Amino acid sequence: AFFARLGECISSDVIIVGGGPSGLVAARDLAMNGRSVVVLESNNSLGGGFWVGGYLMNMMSLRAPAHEYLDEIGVPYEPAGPEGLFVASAPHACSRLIAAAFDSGARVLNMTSFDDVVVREGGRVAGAVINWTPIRYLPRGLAALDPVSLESRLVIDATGHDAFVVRSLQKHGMLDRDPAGEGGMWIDRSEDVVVQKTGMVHPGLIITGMAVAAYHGLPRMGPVFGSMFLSGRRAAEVALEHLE
Ligand code: 48H
Repeated sequence: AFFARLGECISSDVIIVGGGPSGLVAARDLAMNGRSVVVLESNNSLGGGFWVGGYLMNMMSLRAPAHEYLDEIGVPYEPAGPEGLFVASAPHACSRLIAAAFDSGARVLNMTSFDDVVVREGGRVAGAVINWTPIRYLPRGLAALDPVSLESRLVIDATGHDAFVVRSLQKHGMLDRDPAGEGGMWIDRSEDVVVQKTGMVHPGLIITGMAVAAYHGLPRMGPVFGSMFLSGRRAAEVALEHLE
C-alpha cells in the first residue's frame, strides 16, 4: 500500500516542502481546489513549530482575521486582551491543521527530507530530490546512498526559518540575489509583510511562512501564528494562478 501511494507522488501539480502551519494550509487549499499535492516532511510528526506557542507555553496566539481559519477547521479559541487578539490550544490547533490537510486529499511523505531541487530548461524548478531522513544521520561510508526524485509543476518552500529550498538554489548559484536572512522581532510589521511578500521567487518556486522572512530579510513575529495561515493561503492562490 505504501509503495502504491509513493507511486502516486512521482508526478504532481505541487510539492510542498515542510509540513508546518504555512505548508499545511497551502496543501489543504490546493487539494480542495482539485490539485494533486505532495507534502514532504523531514520529521516523523507534521506541524513544525506549531505544537507549542512560545517559550514552551502550549497556547498559541493569533490576530484577526486569521482566527477565521480556526473557525474553518473547527478549533475553539478565546479573546485575549487587546481587541482582535485571540489564543487557542496549540496542540489542538496543530492536530486539526494536520487532519484538515489529510481530509482535503493532500498526500504526505513524512520522515522524508528534501535534499535538492529538480531543474528543467532555463533553471525552472520542477520537483524535489528526496531521501529518507535517517540517511542524513548515518556515517558517511554507510550513507553514500543516492536519492530519488519526485516531479511537480511547482514547488513551495515551507521549510520555515531555514528556507531550505531557497538555499539549495543559492548553493547552485541559481538565485538572482542571496537570501537576506531573517530580521529582529517586530510583530506589528512582520505579520503583514510576510503575507504580502509570499509569492514566486524563481520560476517554479513559491515561498511561504517564515521562509519568506528568511528570503526577504523581514522581521520575525515570535509566537503569533496568524500570518503563517494567511501566507499559506496566499501561496496556494499564487500556485493556482500559475497552474491555470
Ligand atoms: C523536509 C523539512 C526540511 C527538509 C525543514 O518551521 P515551521 O513551523 O515553518 P512555518 O513557516 O510554516 O511556520 C513557522 C512557525 O512555526 C514559526 O516558527 C514562527 C511563526 N516563528 C516566528 C519567530 O519569530 O520565531 O515548519 C517547517 C517544517 C518543519 O516541520 C521541518 O521539519 C520541515 O519544514 N523541514 N522538511 N525536508 N529539508 N527542512
